[in-house]
Amino acid sequence: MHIIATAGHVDHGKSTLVRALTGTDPDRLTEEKERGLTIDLGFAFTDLSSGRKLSFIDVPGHIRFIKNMLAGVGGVDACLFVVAATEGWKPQSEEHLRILELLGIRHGVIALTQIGLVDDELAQLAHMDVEERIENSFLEGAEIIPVDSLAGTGIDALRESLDRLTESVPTANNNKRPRLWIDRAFAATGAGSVVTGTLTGGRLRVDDEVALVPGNTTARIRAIQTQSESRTKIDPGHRVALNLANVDYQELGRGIALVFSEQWHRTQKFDAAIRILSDLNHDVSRRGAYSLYVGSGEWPVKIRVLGPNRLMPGSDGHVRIFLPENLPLLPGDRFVLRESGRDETIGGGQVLDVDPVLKASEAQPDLSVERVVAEREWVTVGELERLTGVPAKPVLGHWVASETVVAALEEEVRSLVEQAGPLGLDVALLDERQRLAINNLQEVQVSDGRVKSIDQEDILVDHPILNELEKDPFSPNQPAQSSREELRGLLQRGLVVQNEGVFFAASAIDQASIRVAHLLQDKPEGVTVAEIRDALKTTRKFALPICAVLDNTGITRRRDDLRIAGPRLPKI
Ligand SMILES: Nc1nc2c(ncn2[C@@H]2O[C@H](COP(=O)(O)OP(=O)(O)O)[C@@H](O)[C@H]2O)c(=O)[nH]1
Ligand SMILES: [Mg+2]
Repeated sequence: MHIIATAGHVDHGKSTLVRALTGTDPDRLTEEKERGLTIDLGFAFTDLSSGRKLSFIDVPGHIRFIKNMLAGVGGVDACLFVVAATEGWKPQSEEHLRILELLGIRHGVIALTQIGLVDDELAQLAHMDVEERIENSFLEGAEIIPVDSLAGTGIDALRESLDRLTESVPTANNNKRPRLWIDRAFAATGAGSVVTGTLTGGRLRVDDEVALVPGNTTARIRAIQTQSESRTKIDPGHRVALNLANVDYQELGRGIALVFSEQWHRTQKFDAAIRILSDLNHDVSRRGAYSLYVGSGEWPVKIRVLGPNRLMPGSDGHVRIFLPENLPLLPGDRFVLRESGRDETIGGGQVLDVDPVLKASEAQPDLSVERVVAEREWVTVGELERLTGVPAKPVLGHWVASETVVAALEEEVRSLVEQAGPLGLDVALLDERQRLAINNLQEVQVSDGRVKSIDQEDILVDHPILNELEKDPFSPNQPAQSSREELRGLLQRGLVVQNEGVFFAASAIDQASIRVAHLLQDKPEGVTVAEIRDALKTTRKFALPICAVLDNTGITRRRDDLRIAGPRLPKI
């Protein structure tokens, strides 16, 4: 299916032509029928002879209803541009052409209507006029088909032209990220709330839970219709009517989008590329009351020109746009900017950054995903996809970062480990990303919850605490309170021994056991603590814990106040 919007000046025959092509009068409202004037969007569809289906969105041409026109043309593939041969090119012919161009529409057919009301010469003139007007626009080279919708002249030729057009227009993208900007919402008798819109981006199914943004409302899709047929699922590129459960139709309205909540970043501020229309007779600056048209909505916005203070007619530039509500936008979304006071279209362009992090004076927005990553340093894959619409590959856990940033993190962890020295670093002290980075480092390893350099493992034996303890082995200076953490490592590896809060080098205990063995050779019936103390040339304060360690390890055994040989007393 393809979706095509009409465009052109009021009374040039857009609605009449849609009726001639589809058999449906797109002017639905009583007021429209009475006044013979399209006020709001109209919808109709037809089957082409190729079998392709074509949906029409008929828009109002009158300047007063340009807002409704803009609500209808988002998400369409192509346009049916209508110019009456009787009147030729008129102001809203020009404005609609500019708007369609700003919205990024690239395909179209031109119908030269009311051909039965003019002679051949006038028809020729109108044809040439149109050709000239569309030069250098996306419509340049498009087919121009003379028709008379009332007499039926040229309608078949136009249908064939539309068939050729739809063949050349690519079908809608499916990024598994559906979004439906509501263009109508109403209460249907017996069915509850119904919304209609053009579905883009991804598939919707009956029973899907959808969020309505802006707002905090969610709803369940109870039923789906397209071209008056019921469906259980619907692909992008269709005109869709959804029957929603769990929501009052008064909470719904034009401008609201229906999306899967977790897939979208909601933004109240975005950076964009903008083109200022060249026939504007003034510059564009932050002063002025602007209306932004994006999706199916119209929003009063403030703008700030990025870089220079003002943009000249016909120029391209960048702006930061401030919205009154959060909208589910993505880079690449098209918009039109009008100045509310003067009621004129200023320009339009595309969204580049839905969550700018840099100050307006520093921002240099573009569509690159790398820039979004670089400006954040670290961003999760989920967040990055919400910000750019592009699926991303994580580089560390679920994180994305540039090569430089990852390298800097690895360097940081490497140096933290180095600084920690032989005992290594408590993994619990690292943050999530530092911990993940350990896996990327060849030269470190984790054991017992500590990360240490592989080539530092054996340097433990050279640890300063150990050296200090070994200096005066039987009366060692006790390590500072601050080195508890490192002491634990030395104790774990058996390089340091502790009793009652007194620390010794393990080698001191080995030496003590040899001295005690000598003492016991002379006095096998046992030696006192005082004798051991004297043999080790130390004080009672150190002799007591040394004896305790010797008892505990089976080198000596205690009998009343004496130590006798234990099973592990060294043989000498
Ligand atoms: N004779 C003739 N009249 C037309 C043709 N197209 C539109 N009209 C008449 O022109 C008037 C405006 O047409 P309408 O479709 O409402 O114009 P719109 O504002 O562009 O939608 C109506 O009275 C139509 O009957 C045509 O091809 N031939
Ligand atoms: Mg009309």
